[in-house]
Amino acid sequence: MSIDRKILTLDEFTIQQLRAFPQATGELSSLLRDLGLAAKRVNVEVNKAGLVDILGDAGTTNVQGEDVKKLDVFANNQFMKVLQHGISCAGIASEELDDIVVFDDEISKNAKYVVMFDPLDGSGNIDVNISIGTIFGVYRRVSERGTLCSKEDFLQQGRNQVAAGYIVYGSSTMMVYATKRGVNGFTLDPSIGEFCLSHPDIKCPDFGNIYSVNHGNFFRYEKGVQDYITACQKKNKTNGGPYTQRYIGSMVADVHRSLIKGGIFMYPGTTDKPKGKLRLMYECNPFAYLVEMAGGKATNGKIPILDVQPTELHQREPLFIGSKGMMEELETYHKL
Ligand code: AHM
Repeated sequence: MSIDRKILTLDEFTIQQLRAFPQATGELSSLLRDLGLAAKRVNVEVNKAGLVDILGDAGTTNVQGEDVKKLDVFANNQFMKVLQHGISCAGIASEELDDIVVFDDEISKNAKYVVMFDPLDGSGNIDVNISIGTIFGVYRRVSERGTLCSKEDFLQQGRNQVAAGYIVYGSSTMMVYATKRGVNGFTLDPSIGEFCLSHPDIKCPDFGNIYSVNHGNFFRYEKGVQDYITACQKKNKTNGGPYTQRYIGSMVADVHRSLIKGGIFMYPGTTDKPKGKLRLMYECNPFAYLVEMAGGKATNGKIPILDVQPTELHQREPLFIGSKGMMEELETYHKL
């Protein structure tokens, strides 16, 4: 009997996917639902961010006598705790924390996955009501199940991710995630408090009309990058005119736009910071996996992001990511 209802919630969708694979254990589905739950909690607090002046500043006590935590610390705790209480995650690494956190209870020791996340990317934008996001990557652990997870479980190439995604807290809140079966986007319906499938089987258009980069750093970029940016402002190969430039300074929103509409996002190395700003494990790898799964490309200017062998948890990496055709155009200026 088929149920004739158009809208699927995140929970229903993951369970439906599971039904198609009777041999699956359901651990990944459960983990994705846990992340969705943490995202909903963070969303509630992000929506109240403008009230911080009347509720109390971070690090103080608010009018209800509660301790007010910085939103990124709050988000970090939500994602960490939901994964710790779930059945699928053996440990986490977070952009907010210096080292990995190993979950040492019996269920977690037997869990299959580790998760790396940036709990609130672009948090510098909170004060001015600009979209911010959470980014996550899920890896199958390489250490033996039944033991404590270790750093080698985390220092894996991005290509080993089994799922990756992001939540954008914006004009509406969306969760988008990729597995090897494709990329799907869910919009939070506040009336029922559920993420609902709104963007099934997302494909990144081969070309778009927008390039996204911090122009303030122009004179600090390598010549190849400068040449490409200059070409974007002239007669480009795609539409015969200049591309439009858009840069919010909140990666989740900038890459989300490039994924849906087509486009290219760049955070190149600069003369003073040759590795750029973005973190390989928490920002570059999850987006590279997701955008590749959607048909786009992601490189560090030399090799695919997903082939970079990490050596430390918090390492930075230049990032060029987006529509396949635009990435190929970039590569004619900035040789791989
Ligand atoms: P954060 O880790 O302090 O939140 O910074 C990450 C953000 C990205 O979301 C964004 O793409 C980038 O920083 C913007 O940096 P810049 O202001 O140097 O262009």
